[in-house]
Amino acid sequence: MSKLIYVLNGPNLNLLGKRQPEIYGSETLADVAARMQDKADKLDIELEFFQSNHEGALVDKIHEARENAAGIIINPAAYSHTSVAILDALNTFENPVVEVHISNIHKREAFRHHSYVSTRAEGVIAGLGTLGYVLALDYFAD
Ligand code: CA2
Repeated sequence: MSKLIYVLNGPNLNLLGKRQPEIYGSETLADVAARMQDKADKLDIELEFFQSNHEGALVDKIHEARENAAGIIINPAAYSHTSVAILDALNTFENPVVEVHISNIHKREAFRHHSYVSTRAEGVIAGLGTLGYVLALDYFAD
């Protein structure tokens, strides 16, 4: 049976590829989803994509993942730096979590250097652009 991995994206990532290409690149979130789907098909992994600008909606989706997901790939965006609620939800999830950031948060403003989610994640990929999402799939395939 193939593994189901949830791919969760936080606030403003719906604008990916449409604003600030110098920081986040020119690929849209739909492009990223298509690239991940292509790779997931080769790895016999099923994906569930979800993006929300709302903290509670992300918490609800993590609760749903508890029922059926073998893992979570999450870019919590700005909630990485602020959300104990998302951290608490991820702490109720029993399978591996990989945190992805498109930009290298450690090269940016000091307030981006700390992520609550990193205290829970098995691994963090930051600064490799949207390739980070695809690389996270290799972790789950391994
Ligand atoms: O580098 C990342 O992936 C971030 O998670 C992106 C967040 C930022 O708050 C984190 O510190 C690092 C911001 C997402 C905003 O996405 C946009 C994409 C295109 C245009 C405007 C915003």
